[in-house]
Amino acid sequence: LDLELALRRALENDEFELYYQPKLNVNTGRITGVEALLRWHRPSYGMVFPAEFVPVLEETGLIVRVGAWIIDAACSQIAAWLAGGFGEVRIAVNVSSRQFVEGDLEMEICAALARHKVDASLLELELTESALMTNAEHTSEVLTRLRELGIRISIDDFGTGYSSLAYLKRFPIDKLKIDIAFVRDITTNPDDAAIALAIISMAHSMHMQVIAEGVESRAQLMYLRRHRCDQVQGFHVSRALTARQMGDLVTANR
Ligand code: G
Ligand code: G
Ligand code: MN
Ligand code: NA
Repeated sequence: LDLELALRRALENDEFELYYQPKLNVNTGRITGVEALLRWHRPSYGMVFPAEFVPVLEETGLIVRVGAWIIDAACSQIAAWLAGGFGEVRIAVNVSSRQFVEGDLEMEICAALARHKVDASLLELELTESALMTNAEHTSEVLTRLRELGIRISIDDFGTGYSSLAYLKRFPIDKLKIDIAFVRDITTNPDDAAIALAIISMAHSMHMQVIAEGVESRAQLMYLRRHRCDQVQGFHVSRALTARQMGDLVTANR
């Protein structure tokens, strides 16, 4: 309950910050975009990671307002990087199911893009399978309209949900994100490797891109590149960075 109260104040007191973890194109060696990851600077505690408070945001419904803040902050950052000469950096934001069910996500996204004069193609949404399947009919309609605007759609933690693969036909999906659970032992565990390779193959057959998350070693990166995975994300490339650090990394990477 203390946590809930503190989170209610956090938005008003501007205690949230977006960090950014780069996604690397394994063929070009370039950073193709970043994932925005929420951090909370809780007074007299220090920095708090999402695992400790995002579930509370979701349970209490606060994620609807915080989610709107995240989208606005991401669009603001895209514009700032553009204005600062860092080029076009696509930002992927994580979206919770409650943001689709409650509130008006579509209106908020359009308003944020317009407010910051950002092209829709520079924004990407990451949804889990369970987020897609909650109120699937409505979610599919909203995503279809957002996709028509040029916004990219990714499936996060792919392969760990309980949904059937049938939804891949129903939703406008650009990219599958192989869950860290299959990446961790990809070079040593044949079952994990088989699953990861099946995901890569399926994604490409359906004209989707594929990214592996949680890549921590060069061996994992080389394995994934050899097997035609398009992008990687993880500590081997970089941890999540502040906007300033990320800007420097993008510049150095050019
Ligand atoms: O940065 P960290 O590894 O601690 O993130 C843990 C998880 O928290 C991520 O996998 C992601 O699903 C979730 N998360 C991080 N940032 C956001 C966010 O901005 N919105 C939502 N809904 N979830 C987030
Ligand atoms: O939305 P998602 O759950 O995918 O967010 C990414 C999460 O994965 C964050 O919590 C981030 O801290 C974590 N993460 C990112 N890269 C790595 C990695 O290479 N190894 C591990 N163990 N965790 C990672
Ligand atoms: Mn994610
Ligand atoms: Na994930």
